[in-house]
Amino acid sequence: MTTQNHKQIFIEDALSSSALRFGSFTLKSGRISPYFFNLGLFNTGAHLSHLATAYAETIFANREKLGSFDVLFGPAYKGISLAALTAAKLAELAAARSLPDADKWNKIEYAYNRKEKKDHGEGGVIVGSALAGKKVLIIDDVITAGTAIKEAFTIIENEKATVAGVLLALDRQETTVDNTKQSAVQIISKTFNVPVISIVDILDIIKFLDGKLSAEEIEKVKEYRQKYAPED
Ligand code: OMP
Repeated sequence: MTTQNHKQIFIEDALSSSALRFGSFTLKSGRISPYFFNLGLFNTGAHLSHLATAYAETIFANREKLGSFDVLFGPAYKGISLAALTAAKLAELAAARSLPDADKWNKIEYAYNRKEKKDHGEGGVIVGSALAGKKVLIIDDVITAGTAIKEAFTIIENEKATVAGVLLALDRQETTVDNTKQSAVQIISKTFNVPVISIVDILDIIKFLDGKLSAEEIEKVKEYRQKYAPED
């Protein structure tokens, strides 16, 4: 699967599962958006396997930008399965392609946080790999205002680990409500000085869906983008 190919498969799956829908949707921010993305609807084995491939390919394609990392961390709840699926897929693809650094990809660890702290058994907030002293890649679905991601940064810092970057499925590339010039992705990347990468962004969606959506749907997405596109 090439880079372009995994983006295309991701968008096709998003449409066929209705994870990506066009219409009129009220966002968490209160904005009315002509499209909405709900990753929870990637809920079949085939869609999840493709999704994990798309996340893994995005990591491979951005390996220089990301630098090395030790752990994939999925913030509860949605991030938990994303981190598990993607860690497994990195090992699987690296072996299938006999990558010279397959061993490194085999050893990428997996962790997530508990929403409620547990004081018996193994205790603590983190399940899976211990984070202390490690470089952590956060995996999530969409960032809008960045609230959920900022919480993940705090959890990781509390564990005395470093955030290596953030991996998303979709970058909506829109300004936040309190910042009319920058998107949440740009703000997070600048504030924490880490790369924030995504399988696709809204421009990829517009490009791949040209001719597949009605002219009116495409026009509405373009209009929305004109209104809320961030500065570079
Ligand atoms: P932040 O935590 O503010 O970054 O918002 C992330 C949330 O935005 C997600 O958990 C969803 O509730 C929501 N969302 C989507 O999942 N998909 C979209 O296309 C748009 C939103 C949204 O409400 O902006």
